[in-house]
Amino acid sequence: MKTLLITGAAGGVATLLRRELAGRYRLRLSDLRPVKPNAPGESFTKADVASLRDALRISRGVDAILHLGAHSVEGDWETILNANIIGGYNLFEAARRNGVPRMIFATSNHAVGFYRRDQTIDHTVYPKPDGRYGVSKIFGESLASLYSDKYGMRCFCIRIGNAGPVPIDKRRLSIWISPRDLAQLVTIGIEHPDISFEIVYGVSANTRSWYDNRNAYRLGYRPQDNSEPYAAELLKVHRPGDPRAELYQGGAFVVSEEIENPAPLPRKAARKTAGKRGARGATRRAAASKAAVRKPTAGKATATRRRRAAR
Ligand code: 15L
Repeated sequence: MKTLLITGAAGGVATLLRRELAGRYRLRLSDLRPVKPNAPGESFTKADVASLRDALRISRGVDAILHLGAHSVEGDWETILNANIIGGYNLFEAARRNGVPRMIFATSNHAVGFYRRDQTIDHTVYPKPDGRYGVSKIFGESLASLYSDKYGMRCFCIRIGNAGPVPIDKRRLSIWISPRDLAQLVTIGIEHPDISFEIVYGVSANTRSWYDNRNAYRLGYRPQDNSEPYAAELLKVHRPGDPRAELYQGGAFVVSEEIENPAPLPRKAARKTAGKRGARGATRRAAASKAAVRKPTAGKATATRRRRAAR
């Protein structure tokens, strides 16, 4: 049985995927926050990927890495720099030094969030990130391209829409992905024999999709779910927000300076990390993320909407 390292294992996406992948792979879970292994074959190793030493330690001897460990929404630069840019680099580099043959990189719809909703985009479009978070995802995709071309690592980038048991609002009807469809994509990343560097969209077969996901279909993806059965109910309660957020695929991300981190670090870990990185205030603020949607333009994000930003 292959061993898969999952970084960011305490987060929402990892929690959904663990249920789907249990029994199919030996799962080495890693996060700054503790995670309780709860299936045979699961183990946990505490690590901070902002440290190369930690990244080297957790990636030793695995067959593939699913890199979910990052600040998963828009945040201040210090936080994005440490968690996503430095953390991302460390993990690719550690994988290379440890001879890990495959990397599944969790990128995001926010790498292309400034495309309009009336456009259908495929995996070849020029990046249009909708914030620092989106830029960090493009950075990760670039690392994937580099490590594939230069070092022969098989890299599979999934631009995840919104992963969850059900779609949660109008925008997510276009970008939702069910846990089993996401697990299918991850499995393609682990198993497909002909991957060198690929970008696919992590979305179910949504009728309202903004993506031409033919690259995923070419690699065998056959999504089982579609958000449409939820549409009538969600459209009934939809209240249009900021016009720019309504115009672009990235939604609130195109107008927000910070969005609440759906999976903040516990205070103690956040303090430790901030101290180590010399970015005490900024990192702690983002990591603890109390009330973190700051919008320069009109349109208030309600607590519910902020919670819904969680992947
Ligand atoms: C993402 O990339 C985030 O990680 C997630 O928390 C959601 O906000 C999602 O995008 C989305 O656009 O709904």
